[in-house]
This record gives sequence, C-alpha cells and structure tokens, in this order.
Amino acid sequence: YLSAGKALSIVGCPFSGGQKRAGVDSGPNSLVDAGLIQQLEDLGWNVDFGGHQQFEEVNKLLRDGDPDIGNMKNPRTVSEVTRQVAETVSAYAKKGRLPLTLGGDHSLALGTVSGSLRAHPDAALIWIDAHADINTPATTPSGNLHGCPVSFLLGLPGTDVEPFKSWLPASPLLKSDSLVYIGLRDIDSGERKILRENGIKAFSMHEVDKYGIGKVVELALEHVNKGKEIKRPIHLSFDVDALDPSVAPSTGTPVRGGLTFREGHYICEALYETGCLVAMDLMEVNPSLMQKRDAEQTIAIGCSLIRSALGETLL
Ligand code: NNH
Ligand code: MN
Ligand code: MN
Ligand code: MN
Repeated sequence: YLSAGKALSIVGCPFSGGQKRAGVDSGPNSLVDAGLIQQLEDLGWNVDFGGHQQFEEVNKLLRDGDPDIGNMKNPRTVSEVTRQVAETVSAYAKKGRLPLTLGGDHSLALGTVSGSLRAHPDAALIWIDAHADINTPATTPSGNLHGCPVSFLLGLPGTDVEPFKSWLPASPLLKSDSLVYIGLRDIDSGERKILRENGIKAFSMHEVDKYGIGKVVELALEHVNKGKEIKRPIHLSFDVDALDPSVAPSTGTPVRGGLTFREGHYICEALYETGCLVAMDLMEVNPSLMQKRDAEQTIAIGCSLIRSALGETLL
C-alpha cells in the first residue's frame, strides 16, 4: 500500500475543541519535542514534518464563540478542523506516504479516517480506546464531539446535520463491519444500543482478560478480513486513554482497568506485522494533566506505541 516504501508524514494537530479540558492541544508538540522524529528516522523511515497544522482561522472562530448546535459543542470549529485534516491526510496517503496524526482530541479522527478512506476506500478501522466515541448529536450526554467521530464516519441516523453535512459524503465511506474496537470499558447507554443494533465488533477489557491480547488481535483482524487472508489496508486510531491510567495518566478522561503497557504495545506490533498499516493516529495525550513526571511518562509511551506500530520491536 505504501508505494514510496517507508515514508511517513507527521500531521501534528494542536486542537482541543472536541472536549473541555485545555492542554490536549500541546500533545503534538510534546511528542515531537520528545524526539519522535529522530526515533522514526532511526527505524529507517523517511520522515516528513513541516511543522504542526495551524488552524488559524478556526481558532479565531473558537475565540469569537462557536455557539452550540443542538447538543454539539464547538460544532463549526470541529467541523472545519476535521475537514482540513481530511484533506491533509488524504493528500499524503495518495502520495503513498503513511500519515501519522498526533492529537489533539479524538474528534480529529473524523478527519483522519475520512482522509484515509478517500485514498484507500477498502481500508478497515481499528479503534483502540476506553470509549466507543460513537455517540450521535442526539445521544451525546456531554456534547463533546470527541465522543462522536465514529457515528459520523458511519453516517448513523442523526449525523446528517450541519455543519458536517456540507463536507461529509452523502453515503458514508465506512461500513459498520469494517470497524473493530479494542479496550472498551466506559460506554454510554446510547452507544451500547448503537453497537448492538449495528452488530459492531467490540473487544472490551472483558474479552482482553478472557482471551488474552494475542487472540483478541487475531480475531479483530479476522473480523475485518472476513476470515480470509489478512490483506485489507488498516487505519489504526489509538486513544492513549485505552491504556490503564497507571501507564498513561495524563489524558482527559482516564478510566481504570485499562490495557497494560505490553497489551498496548502488542496491538501496535501485531498491526505492523500485517504489513497493512496505512495510517495511524495517536490521540488524547494531555501533558498539562497530573504531575510533570506523569506527563513525561505519557509522552514517552505515546512515542513508544508509535515506534512499535512502525516496526521497532519486531526482529
Ligand atoms: N462517551 C463520553 C462522551 O461522549 C466520553 C468520551 N470521551 C473520550 N473518548 N475520551 O475517547 O462524552
Ligand atoms: Mn477516543
Ligand atoms: Mn488502497
Ligand atoms: Mn477515550
């Protein structure tokens, strides 16, 4: 899938408008400052990084006020940012480069996954998270759009609303059988209903405990490949809150009982091993939360998850 060989482009997205806690917008800069680019070059990647996305107009909109639309908070801002991110990601993907998006909050994945699917219409989505992020504008209990990107990607009822409607495709690019979750443990009641009614494959922490992470990843890959050879392109969207808060404390909505350090890294290694990874997101690192050493630990783990997905650990 990656015509240019080991070539990747970093899409740094200092954006926090999909949720309420300040500081997640400094995630991308912290990851880059921690030496991520050199680390990836040491793994043999050709890394392209021309600075973080600017979102100037958009942040102006946010300062001027972006009134709620229905339950949705900052709807115009999130829509415009994700629209731009989709353009950026699809342009890199079409050039055969792997877009590595650094968040920022997880609403950004509406943009990254849209961008991947424009370049790779057959791509599957693997979503690693404590949360399902599949609320619709009607079901969201918080109004925070970082809890909603998957419903927009699937075009679920209630997502056909402005301002998103003006740029999202009329028929959704993602089908519900092309998505798998791993790590879930905090699901809203509306989301539970959506997951059930759409038959969406989800491996919660219960299944991780029951089968072990090795089997879970195997089953996840089999599911999106319909039991056949593992060959569909994969977009990996990794929310750092999938990890246990003892492992990755500096994130906006930590939930106890998460993935261990090794389970998180195993997922990344196994996806690298498929040779099918076409894009990765690393989201929700918020260095302003908890103590300085917690933030450093979370940033370091963000970098090491990325390295694992890009080939560090396998011999
Ligand atoms: N489900 C909640 C909501 O929609 C929380 C989502 N928070 C996340 N998602 N961090 O990954 O508001
Ligand atoms: Mn998330
Ligand atoms: Mn393709
Ligand atoms: Mn989450």
